[in-house]
Amino acid sequence: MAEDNVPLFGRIKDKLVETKEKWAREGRALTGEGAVPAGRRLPPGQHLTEDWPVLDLGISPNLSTSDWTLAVGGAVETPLNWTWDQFMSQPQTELVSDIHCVTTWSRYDNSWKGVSARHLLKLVRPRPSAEFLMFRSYDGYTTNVPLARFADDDVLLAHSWQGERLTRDHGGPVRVVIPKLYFWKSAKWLRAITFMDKDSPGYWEMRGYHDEGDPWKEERYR
Ligand SMILES: Nc1nc2c(c(=O)[nH]1)N[C@H]1C(S)=C(S)[C@@H](COP(=O)(O)O)O[C@H]1N2
Ligand SMILES: [Mo]
Repeated sequence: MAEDNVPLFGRIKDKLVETKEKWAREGRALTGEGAVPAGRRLPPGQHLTEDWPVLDLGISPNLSTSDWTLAVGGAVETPLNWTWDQFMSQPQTELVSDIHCVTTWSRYDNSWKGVSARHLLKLVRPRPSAEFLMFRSYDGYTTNVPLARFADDDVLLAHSWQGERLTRDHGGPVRVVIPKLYFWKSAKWLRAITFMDKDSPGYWEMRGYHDEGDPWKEERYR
């Protein structure tokens, strides 16, 4: 498979992983505000930032577009395997959305371009039994989401941000963007999507983080 040839740089940031596990145990940044008034833009416990922080496990895959492939399978009628050219020849969608990271920063008005989840779902046709999916990334990262969350009309497999190709740090060539969930659900360096009948935890979900991760409900931790 292509990923076997992808050079990986860096090493797992053990300190960061320990710290985030500690936050989950302590319930850091939880406000317990409860129902948020309609029309409010900043979720509870978040603060605004203008720059775009880089957050990952520390392993950064050096992927050229010719190394990159995306496999979509599991509980679907029509599995697919896209090269970069096949991915780029799909209908393209542009959207603007906000980022909310569980470490409490939010960034407004990010413009994304890529292939919509709606388009992908039309092609692969999930079986009626499929209720969850798992993203797998080239750095070994995984994260799970309910199919209903992926099927939202603002979900993208993005290759560009603010009109430029995603940098390697931010998950290029292709990352997931799910604006209505905390940003750890938006897998960088996307390699595979597996549809599942039953839920299964990803990297942070196994380490104390919430299964669904809705910022408006402060679903930070399990
Ligand atoms: N493949 C991969 N995707 C990932 C991560 C990671 O470590 N590996 N970290 C997640 C977390 S915790 C966050 S907050 C966002 C950060 O994305 P950014 O670095 O572009 O801000 O990516 C998410 N997606
Ligand atoms: Mo994060």
